[in-house]
Amino acid sequence: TKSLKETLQEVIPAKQEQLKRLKTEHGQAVVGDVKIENIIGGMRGLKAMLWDASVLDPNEGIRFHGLSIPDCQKVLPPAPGGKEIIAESMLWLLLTGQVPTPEQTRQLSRELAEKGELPAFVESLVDSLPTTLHPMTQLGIGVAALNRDSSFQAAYEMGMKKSEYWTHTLDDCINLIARLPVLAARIYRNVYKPGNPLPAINKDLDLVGNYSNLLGYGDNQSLTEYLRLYIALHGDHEGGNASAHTAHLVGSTLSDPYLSYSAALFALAGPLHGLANQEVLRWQLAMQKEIGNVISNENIRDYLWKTLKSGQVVPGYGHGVLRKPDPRFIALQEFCNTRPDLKDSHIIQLVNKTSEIAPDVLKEHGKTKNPYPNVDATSGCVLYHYGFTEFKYYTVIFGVSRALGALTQLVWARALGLPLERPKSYSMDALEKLVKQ
Ligand code: NMX
Ligand code: MLT
Repeated sequence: TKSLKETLQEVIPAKQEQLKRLKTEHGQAVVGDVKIENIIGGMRGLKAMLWDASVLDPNEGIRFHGLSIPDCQKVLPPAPGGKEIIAESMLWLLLTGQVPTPEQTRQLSRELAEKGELPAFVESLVDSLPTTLHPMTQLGIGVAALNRDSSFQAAYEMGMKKSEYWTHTLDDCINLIARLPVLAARIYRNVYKPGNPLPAINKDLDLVGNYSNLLGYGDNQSLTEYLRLYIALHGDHEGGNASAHTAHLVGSTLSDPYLSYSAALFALAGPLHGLANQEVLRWQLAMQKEIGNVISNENIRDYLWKTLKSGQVVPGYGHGVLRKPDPRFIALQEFCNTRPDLKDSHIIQLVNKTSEIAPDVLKEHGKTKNPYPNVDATSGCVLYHYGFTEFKYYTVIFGVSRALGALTQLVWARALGLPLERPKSYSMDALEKLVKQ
């Protein structure tokens, strides 16, 4: 059985050749125009990044190396006894473009479990943080501190060759992915269950099986399977989303993967990005409080208008690229539909009904380019149903997941020798001068 590193070693040369060809033969080809609306509009629509692992189609949603979510559900190996995609098989696909065998997936699970321990100083650091500090801030601090053991940084100081960058980056990325659940679970324990002992890592379990155990939910197979699916599906969303883009930008300075991903986590912590899953639950619960137990179209419509008229966004709706319901939202809803306890849950029924009513209200409101639900419209509400109610923690789970895609790209950026990211900026005066010419 070929290991992950051996598989990568085989696929990298062809990609290096492809990049060389694009550069030398097509470097001057025009891909699109840059309009002033792109420059002042958050670069929306600008085709300006290289990212191989996934592509987001506005109508069809995400594909990972060409595979849709239902394709992945068919071909990617699950955990023994489970059905859902697991982090390891998604990571293998993202990194290599290949579907791993069950054996390769198990081998990677074991490697991650063996590398999962946190250095003692990181444990003390995280334990010393005030429990009032947002769990995402704690996660970012912990991840940054892990850079003390960065293989990339140590080798860079010793003068490593450029051709060796990617192997050290891969070592750091695997170590970080292995340690993230342990770090994230420690933060959960410290903030919400102080004094509870943390179980040891089980070397025979997959990454998310261990994460669920460490969080104290290991006995709940249904929730563990939900977490597996959630973490696989949030893994990558092409290159331009704020967290992955941040990791790429910071990584392009040759900051090590720990520092790069720590920065990405602080982008994920914003309410227009990953924090939306926390905000959705808060909003749906406020709706539930106001409308009581009667879930009617009128009640939901009124509440949506109340939110919009008070100048707030409807959390969980809209997207920078998508123009149809997010297939990740659909996959999570389908997970709920196959389980009777989830199907009958009050909060999930409220989410479903809201997703039927909100698009028309948002269309009538007339601002958002995409009136449909994104993944955050349901992801946290399902956790709430399971009794995992600490909603300020929800984005941390997203943070454990996004490492799969963002770190994949760091490995590839080093393997391809991608340069420092440094776009050109303009002042408003300069733009006005430009259009008057
Ligand atoms: N509710 C109300 N107004 C909205 C919404 C919404 N859900 N979505 C967009 N708009 C407004 C937006 O604020 C903007 O208004 P203005 O012209 O006054 O600035 C206008 O519609 C046009 O925005 P768009 O071009 O449609 O959206 P954009 O690409 O700028 O932003 C989001 C995308 C995702 C930031 C935006 O849709 C939003 O704020 N959604 C709610 C928060 C959310 O669910 N974020 C999670 C995204 C997914 N994730 O996991 O990261
Ligand atoms: C994501 O998963 O990163 C979000 O859907 C936001 C995005 O793609 O811009």
